[in-house]
Amino acid sequence: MSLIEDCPVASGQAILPARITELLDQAPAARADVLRERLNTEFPVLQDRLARLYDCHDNFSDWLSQVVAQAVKLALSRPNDLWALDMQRASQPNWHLNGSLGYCAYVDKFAGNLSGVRQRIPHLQELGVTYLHLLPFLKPGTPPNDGGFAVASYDEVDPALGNNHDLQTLTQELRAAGISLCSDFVLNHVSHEHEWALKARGGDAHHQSYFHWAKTPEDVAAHEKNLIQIFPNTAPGNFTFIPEVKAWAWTTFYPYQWDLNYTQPDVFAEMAQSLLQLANLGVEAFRLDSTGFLWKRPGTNCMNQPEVHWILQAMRSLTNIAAPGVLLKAEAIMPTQDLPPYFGLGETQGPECHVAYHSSLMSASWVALAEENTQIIQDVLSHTPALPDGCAWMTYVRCHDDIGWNVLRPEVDARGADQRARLLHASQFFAGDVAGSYAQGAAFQASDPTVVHGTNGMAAALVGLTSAQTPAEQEAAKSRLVMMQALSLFVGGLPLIYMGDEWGQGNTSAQEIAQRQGPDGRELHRPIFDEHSFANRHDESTMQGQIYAALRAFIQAKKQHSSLSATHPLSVWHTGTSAVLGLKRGSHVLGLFNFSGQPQTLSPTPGITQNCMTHGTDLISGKALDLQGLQLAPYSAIWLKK
Ligand code: OTU
Repeated sequence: MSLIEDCPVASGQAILPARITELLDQAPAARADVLRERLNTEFPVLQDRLARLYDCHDNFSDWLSQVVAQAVKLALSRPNDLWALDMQRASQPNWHLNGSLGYCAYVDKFAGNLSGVRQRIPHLQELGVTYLHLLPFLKPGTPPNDGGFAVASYDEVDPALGNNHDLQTLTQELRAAGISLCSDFVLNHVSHEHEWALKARGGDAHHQSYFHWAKTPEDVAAHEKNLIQIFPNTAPGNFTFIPEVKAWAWTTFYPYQWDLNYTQPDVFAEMAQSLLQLANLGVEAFRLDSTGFLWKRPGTNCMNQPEVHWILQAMRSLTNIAAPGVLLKAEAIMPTQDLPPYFGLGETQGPECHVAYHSSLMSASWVALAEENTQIIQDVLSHTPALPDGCAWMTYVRCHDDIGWNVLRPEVDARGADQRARLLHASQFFAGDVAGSYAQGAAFQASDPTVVHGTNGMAAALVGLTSAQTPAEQEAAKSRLVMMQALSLFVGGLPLIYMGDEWGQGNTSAQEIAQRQGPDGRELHRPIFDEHSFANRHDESTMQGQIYAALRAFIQAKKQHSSLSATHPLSVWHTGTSAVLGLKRGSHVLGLFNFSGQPQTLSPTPGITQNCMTHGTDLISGKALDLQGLQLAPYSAIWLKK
């Protein structure tokens, strides 16, 4: 299926195609000069990566020049304010790391539609948000559509949420408020109602080549042997029979999500164009969904193939030409060891994504909470590399997906053959199936009780806030929630808060779930934003007010103290007790996180003396603290500065 094996890699000096020099000669001089400079750096990269992928196709050079011309034209038509933003950011590669805070929400559940999101801007500013990820808002296929992750048109906003003009207005208002809008960009698959899929069904051979097909049941079986199942319960298998084509379309996710065939150069060119057009509407960041699956190599599990990185590096290069202020975020829910290449640290080095989700840290934090032991977080952090300039981990406690446990397999396997049981325990714990568990989540996609997959539920339900009966239980649950968020804020270059978690919203009600399209357990943590409870956020006599105040204190501290910035290296600081995680940021800041339900006392250990930090000021209370003999309340987080 892959065409690249025999492709020679182009080498030698990259010379700009005549088509491009002509375009630039006719363009206004100021922009043309800047673009010539950008192309000096980017054209050789682009030529190299795209030649690796597509050089064996006829007319590669002509195709390449069209792709570049398309980017240059979009750069020339980029609105002035965005052009200026690009120029400003080019001189500050870490612009997105400065006290940044992400927030993630569904447009309809958070605010009704895109205009409604504009009304929310003051709330986002109050919290300190600088980056807003709105879950898919492009035109989706008819429901069920995986919450919008089955896109029918990348060039149009979902009419139920607004139109392209609304999007542009929203991005402008957000920008004026210091907030960058992030849009999902589903690279791996399109809705079966996308024009390409409709044409393919109609017999158009060119558009059939935009997808992957298996011709016989034997072909399907041969592929399936090596592939994992993402939704084994609700969408078993990776292929869907399409009667009109008399073949099986490759559908890694739901049957209505057809995987794109990136061996077809037009797929790459069209997707790149749509992305850059959205950038010109003011979208400042793209969450590149399911990046790990972009390239299929028969005989492998078809994940994280080298070509994935050539595709992403080529996308980055085009972005650097047409919209260099834009961030690319890899959604690659993979073990930590598989992530460095998404930052361009793999075999083929070079700029790739600016941000990637640290899903292992997220999952490990939940395991640590269930085990009241932070060993697994330390194991994950030991696999977490320092990042190149301009790159950041997106840390988070919850998001719109399940908590996947399998990303932690390398860490648990390294601790012994019997250790996978810990993941099963965590999933049972958060489903509330373990004696003493306070959690009200649910297992995801696991029909077999001995197999772990994921866990659903809002953070408040998982930490026991919604099950708490007594003030002491409420207090413990609140502390768990705040401590988990404080850890994410401490580690992340770009920490992300999921809608409602800033004040402890609980699960979607059963009644509400019953009304939703398509059976998907993840609806449990996709509630409609509860306006009524949110209104309590400034009232500290309420639970919502206490959570909101505690969280904001950490957010503010992160913004005020540049020594907390992720540009300073992170290291594990041995606290002497595995219930308490100690993390140093640079040499002056220490974060302590007590994952146990018992108070913990720090005792003098080699860690304390070795690292020369014996005391500090609590960045939240302002109190001077001595680390020797320091008492940590159950589930508390303390940030100290020397
Ligand atoms: C992503 O998810 C999205 O976040 C999901 O909401 C979509 O359903 C999915 O893509 C398809 O578009 O594996 O790396 O286990 O973590 O599906 C991509 C559930 C993914 C998700 C998983 C994930």
